[in-house]
Amino acid sequence: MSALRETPAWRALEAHHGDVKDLHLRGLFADDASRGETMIAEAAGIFLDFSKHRITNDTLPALINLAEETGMPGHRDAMFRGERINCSEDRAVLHVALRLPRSRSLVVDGVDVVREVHEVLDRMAAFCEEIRSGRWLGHTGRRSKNVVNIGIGGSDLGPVMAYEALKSYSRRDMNFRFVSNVDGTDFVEATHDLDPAETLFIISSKTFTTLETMTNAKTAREWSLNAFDGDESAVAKHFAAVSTNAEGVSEFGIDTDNMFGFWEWVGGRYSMDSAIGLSTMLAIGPDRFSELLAGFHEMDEHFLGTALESNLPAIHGLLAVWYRDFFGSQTQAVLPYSEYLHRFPAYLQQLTMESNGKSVTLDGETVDYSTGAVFWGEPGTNGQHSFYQLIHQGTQLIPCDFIGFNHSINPLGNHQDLLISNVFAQTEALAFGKTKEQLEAEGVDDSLIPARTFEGNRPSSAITVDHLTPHSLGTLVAFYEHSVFTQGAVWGIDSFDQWGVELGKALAQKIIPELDSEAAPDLGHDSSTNNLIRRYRKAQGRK
Ligand code: G6Q
Repeated sequence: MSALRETPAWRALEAHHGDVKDLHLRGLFADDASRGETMIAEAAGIFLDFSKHRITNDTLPALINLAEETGMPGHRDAMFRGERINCSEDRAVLHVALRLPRSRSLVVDGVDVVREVHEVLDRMAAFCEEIRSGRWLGHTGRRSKNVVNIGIGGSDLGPVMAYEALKSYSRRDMNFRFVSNVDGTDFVEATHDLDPAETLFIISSKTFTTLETMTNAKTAREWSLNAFDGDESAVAKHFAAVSTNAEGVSEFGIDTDNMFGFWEWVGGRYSMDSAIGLSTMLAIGPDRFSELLAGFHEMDEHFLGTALESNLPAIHGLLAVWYRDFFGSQTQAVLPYSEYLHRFPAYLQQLTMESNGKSVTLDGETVDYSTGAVFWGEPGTNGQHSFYQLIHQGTQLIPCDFIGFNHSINPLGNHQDLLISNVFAQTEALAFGKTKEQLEAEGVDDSLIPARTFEGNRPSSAITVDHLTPHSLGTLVAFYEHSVFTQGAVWGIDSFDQWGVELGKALAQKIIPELDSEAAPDLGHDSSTNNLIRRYRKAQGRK
């Protein structure tokens, strides 16, 4: 048995789960009328109500014991100090340094990383001012009013999510587009109505080797140069790069004056607040981008400096462990009640699943407990008219995060009251359900009672924030980053590597020449893969 399962805290939680698993939220609320006012936490503008979880007053302390016995607080402190906690890649994990204020310093391997971070931020701000003011002119002297970010995974999901979330703060006289998929359709649809003379591409790639991004970048280069009679000097005016690979950037032909760097200690899925956020800064401007960073930082300080019993990301992460390992929940839903956050679930999907989709510990032992849950979601209220059915009456237990804002950016009539009434009603319905007795009292026909009974006892967190702003978006993202960290630290896994992604990158490289070679290739795969390759070649008229 693994060391984790042998800790006294784990054993205590197993026993505690035995006591709690059959308790109903109806009873828990009836027994403690103040539960909804005590099982709450608030920091950095985020209010977390965790009273509608299947926990008693003893659960959180027991989970905190687990965090302490597994060394989670020490691991957290080591991350903030810049220690190499990403063991399999032998790297520090320092996204928290990306948002440290200019006045601070953090020396790692003899280098003050805060100074370096702010040097890049200052260069980004100057570049953004040039573009936003219209001083930056394209090859033919036109203003660059279209910005196309080309990147994938961590170099795409953050920029798209942030642009969509903060659209109301963005320059409405500019167009922002995002190309990620190697499917040519993505590039064509993103650029079909753009004029190359007014278009700036940002090639965002930490490694500057990723197949999808490099392919789209080459296509963008051709698309641009076609409009300028192949004049290579146009590249300097229409391409910028965000990367850690200066050599790759200059080989591609992008002027390194237009390159914005970051560091190996920033993981892709933790990079939206690095230079990977260049498109975000172009959209909302440097001052608003600073507010975003300040939001991240406020949550960092809270996570680092607050006792676990009132530490929002720690509570959220420990509850995720509670459901995953003790109730056996396989998935977790995130349901933002804001149309602006419509890409937030996709963003969190990468953050959570790429980080904690691991099955060996930092010491290389195979785990004998469950790690990261499948994470998914859609904005409310749309989801209510589709998949919520399964959350309410299906056979799986799916903990949900409901995210709502007290004030709308677009206060139309009573839309916001209607929207938020759904957040509260859903958490209530999930927790308390509808009993046979209630249905009988309503006069529902006996034959329909089984189908119309809601068992309830379905857990959820309500997360409320005043306004959706750059600052609050930063706090929300950092809240989830540190929740993911908490879970990974308890499980003893490396939340910061992604060997599964690397495998995918290598596998396709092998098959590409087998698809496009002139002569019939010698295929050495399994019979299914060989057959699929042959059929595809045949469809292309190849031997
Ligand atoms: C993120 C992952 C992955 C990565 C992409 C793009 O944590 O490592 O999603 O961001 O594969 O990589 P590049 O930025 O190197 O192109």
